[in-house]
Amino acid sequence: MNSTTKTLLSACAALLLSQSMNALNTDVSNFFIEWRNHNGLPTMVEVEEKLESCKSEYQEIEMYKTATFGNMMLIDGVIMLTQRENFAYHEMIAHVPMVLHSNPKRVLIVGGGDGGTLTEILKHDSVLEVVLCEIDAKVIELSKKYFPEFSAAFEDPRVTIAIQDAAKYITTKEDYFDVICVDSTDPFGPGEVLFQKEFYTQIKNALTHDGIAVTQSESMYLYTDLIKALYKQNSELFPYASYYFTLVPTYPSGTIGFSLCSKKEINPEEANFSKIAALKNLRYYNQAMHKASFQLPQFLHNELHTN
Ligand code: SPD
Repeated sequence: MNSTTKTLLSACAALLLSQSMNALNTDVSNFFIEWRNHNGLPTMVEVEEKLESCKSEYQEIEMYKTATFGNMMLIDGVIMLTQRENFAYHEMIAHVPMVLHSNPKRVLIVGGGDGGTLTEILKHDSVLEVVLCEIDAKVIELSKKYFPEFSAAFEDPRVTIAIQDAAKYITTKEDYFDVICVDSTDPFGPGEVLFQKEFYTQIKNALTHDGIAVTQSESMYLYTDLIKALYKQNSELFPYASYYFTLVPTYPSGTIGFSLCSKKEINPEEANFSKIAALKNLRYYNQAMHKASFQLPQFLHNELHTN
């Protein structure tokens, strides 16, 4: 099926859903519906107005004002973040590896042009340098405008912004970063390369001897095969690999996880949790959530740990 047929079918499905829901007296015409990433479970968010949209060199970026979740950014029709609940994602992609590492000084963020992950990373006093490698300058520009709560992070003297393809940037660094957070788009389009073995091999080279990397790895319910493949690949490349997850209502199925890999054997139960006390304004992350996030439901445990 080509992409035009898929788009037409999606539009027809949206219309039919809208009509049948109207029959139930539920008007969905003012909802954004994420079809592209649905795997049988579309995500709907009530919107009040479209604030802005643009087609950059790489992707389509749209900004909406939602009814109850504040401003929302879409990239290629997929929800990236909303103001109300992005903390559950950004705190977990940032603080879990930062607390597991004994002394993270240099950090690379791949993607993350909205500034949410950057804001969380900068809460750690051990950090001397953060490189934000974002392929699309437009994401940063629109984020500064519509997510002002993150804009200070871009001005922090410890931060370098590299507008570059991360798959290329990462080949320029060896034994350099203590922590790498891959805050990417979905595993299709410009973000696809960030899920492939070659990129993880480069991540390994760019990490210091005890470095830790995490990559956003989607929902355990909708992307089980992807998570399994990443786990297998990372277990072959790194001494330690695992998956942990968080709860984000506007991501498909309400949950999203992260593939974690470390160049040193680690135990996620054992970290210097006293560091957490110094982190300001946490709303999701704490010691209990850190530990709980690695506890996997039996189906996923079986997928990862049995052949
Ligand atoms: N399926 C949605 C995955 C989005 C992951 N990245 C979000 C960017 C937020 N900084």
